Amino acid sequence: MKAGVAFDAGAGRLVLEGLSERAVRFGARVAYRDGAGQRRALEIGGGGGLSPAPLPEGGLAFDGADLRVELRWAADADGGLRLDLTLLPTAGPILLDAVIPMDLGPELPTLAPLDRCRFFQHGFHSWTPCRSLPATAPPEYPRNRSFALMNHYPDSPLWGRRDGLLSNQLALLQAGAGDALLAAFLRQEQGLGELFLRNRGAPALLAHLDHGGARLERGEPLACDPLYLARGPGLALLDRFARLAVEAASVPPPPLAARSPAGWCSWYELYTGVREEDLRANAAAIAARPELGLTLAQLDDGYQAALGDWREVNRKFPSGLAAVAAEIGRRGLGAGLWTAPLLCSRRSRLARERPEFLLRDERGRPVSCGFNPMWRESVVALDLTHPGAAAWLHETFAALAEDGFDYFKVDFMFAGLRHGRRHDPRLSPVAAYRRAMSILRGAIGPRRFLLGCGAPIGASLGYVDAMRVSEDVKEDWAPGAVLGWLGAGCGVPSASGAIRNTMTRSFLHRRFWLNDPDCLLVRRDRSRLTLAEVQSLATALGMSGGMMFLSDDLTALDADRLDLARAVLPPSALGATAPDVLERDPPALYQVEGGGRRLCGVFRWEDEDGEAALPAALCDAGFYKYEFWRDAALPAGARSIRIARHGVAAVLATPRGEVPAVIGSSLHLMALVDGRIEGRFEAERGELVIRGRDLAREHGSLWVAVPAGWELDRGELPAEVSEAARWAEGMRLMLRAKAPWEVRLRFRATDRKREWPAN
Ligand code: 9PG
Repeated sequence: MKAGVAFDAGAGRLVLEGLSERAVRFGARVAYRDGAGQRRALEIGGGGGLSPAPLPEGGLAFDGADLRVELRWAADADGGLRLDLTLLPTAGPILLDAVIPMDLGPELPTLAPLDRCRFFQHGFHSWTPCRSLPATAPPEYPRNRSFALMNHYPDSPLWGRRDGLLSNQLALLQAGAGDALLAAFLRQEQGLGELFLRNRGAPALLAHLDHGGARLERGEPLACDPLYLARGPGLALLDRFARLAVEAASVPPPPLAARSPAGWCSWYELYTGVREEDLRANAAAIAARPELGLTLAQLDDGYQAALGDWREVNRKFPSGLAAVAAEIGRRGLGAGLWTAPLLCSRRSRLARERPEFLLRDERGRPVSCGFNPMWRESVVALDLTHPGAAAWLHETFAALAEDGFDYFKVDFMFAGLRHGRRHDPRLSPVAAYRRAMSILRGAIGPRRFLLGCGAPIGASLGYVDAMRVSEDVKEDWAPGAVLGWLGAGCGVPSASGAIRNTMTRSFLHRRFWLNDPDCLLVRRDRSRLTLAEVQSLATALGMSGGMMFLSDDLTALDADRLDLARAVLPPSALGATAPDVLERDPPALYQVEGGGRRLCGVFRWEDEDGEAALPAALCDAGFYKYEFWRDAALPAGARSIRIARHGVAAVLATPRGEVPAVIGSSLHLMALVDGRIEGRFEAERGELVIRGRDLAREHGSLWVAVPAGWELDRGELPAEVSEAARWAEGMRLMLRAKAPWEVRLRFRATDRKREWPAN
């Protein structure tokens, strides 16, 4: 049956058809305050008395005392169903608190039996965890208000509920690999859409739009952000969600660069201690190594006189921002700058001189955005709907762009969505946030790069070139016990957390924007990451196809450690996905295909070394298998591999063929998949031509499989090859060359079928 909505007049309920064998009943609701400030709720299809009138072009209209609600729906070719609600105040203005386009009550289990389902929970903003959980799992909330303010959307009336799981914008209930239910808001432009799965007591799935008390005038219609429901294989639904959300966006995403930018960021070693000379020295270090492909030097938090006074520097930057940007520019690099433009310190000049720019609560007190231990102060939100504040935002960013910055990391952007009394009461928190984003984009222009961080995911669509999709990386694998407990359910900085979200949010990459998985840390000193953990981080970042920023102080980095970063630099144009993302937390597999090959990252999250099964697709005897980090071919029959605790195996599978072929290389993790290393066998000349380009490593292996019936013409080894050795199924060459390079290997067909003896 085609998906659709009907009204059961006898029961007074709305009915959802075509998403399961049996139709299921649901209700919808609008929570608001009327002209007298009285709290009201308009229930439609919830068994209440309101009966709808059919709309001429399809749909149902419900007329309440103060409000008319029109419900329309459309089924798509994939069997999905889109619900659109339009509100129209009919008596006077209303203050709109929330719209609940769907409250799917006791019949939910016929769609998805919770005890057999997993729940894919999507976090509110960059740092908030995104993961798959058993659908019956208890919710996790932080024990500390600052964590909640800095990671969640605690102004939602659903936040803090102990009887279920909350997810932002989209949620999936997955019964089995082939059967999932997706509920997702295709836009977050007017309301902050959330999905709440009640898993204690009678199960229910609630789709909720928070409008934060925005004023809606009489006679002025509001088209609510659409809700989309669909069933099918979960991974395909995630992908479809990303595509439909981009199609539904009122502001299309900016054009995407072919390859994600790469650069250096001052934060993860220098932190707030960063000095002008550190930036200068690191910019010089990357300019001296063009083969790395790092084109940006980004100054992070620590230069400003106060949070909010972005154009005033502290004593560590005596030359000022424009001079620093100019110097970076003279080195042929882009200059990047961190700011947190939607909040400020109470001590800032901005807060002291323009107190009217601060967002205030009902009692006139500034609205807090939490305490940050790095700043040793709690910060407050700005009200960018104030015309003066809007002008200040525009002027500040236009001036920073004028100063020579090309790249803006705008951070702590969740501050723009706090509830409060806005100067323009007609803007909901989400609408106010998007207004601020459009001011920022307008101030820097379409060509400068905008990276969102600590930013709401769906609400940022259309404005940013790239988005941080993970909590901060850190020189620790996991959060410590105390922070982990205080920050339950939050993105507490750690390498493992950054890897997890990078994998789980792969479905957004190159659809919404370029994903930013946060920085790669490779240093040995002042870090507690083991070599295996650094390899895991490099693998996740390198396979993601997202932004690739180093953040170690390059002036003090050992060459062997920089070499770990070289393995994934420059970044790849291809991006991996996690095939088991809906089945376990965190995902253990990360996979990407290209050049006829498949690269699979097998992550070991366990706290001890052990043997991990290779994914079934790699166990096929029809593949050569090569593991990148140990730089070794795996035996033809290998079905498992030993991996260190928190480590990874990056296994490249190449189909076996009849002629000599490259099947592995230590020169770059992704190069054989994304085509930067290419081998072509020219049969008429018996030559294997191997080309390499855009590679940061200048010394590494090429593993060449030599099938029976062929043998290398020994006299012909190219000059770049410093060493050749045999392995069970071919030969390993050591190459020393700056890319681009080309090597030709001449082979002879042997009369007798013969095999290479193993060494
Ligand atoms: C600069 C940093 C870096 C980093 C950002 C962001 O207190 N907190 O909860 C908290 C969370 C995140 C955070 C800092 C503090 O990091 O993600 O890359 O720019 O700000 O302050």
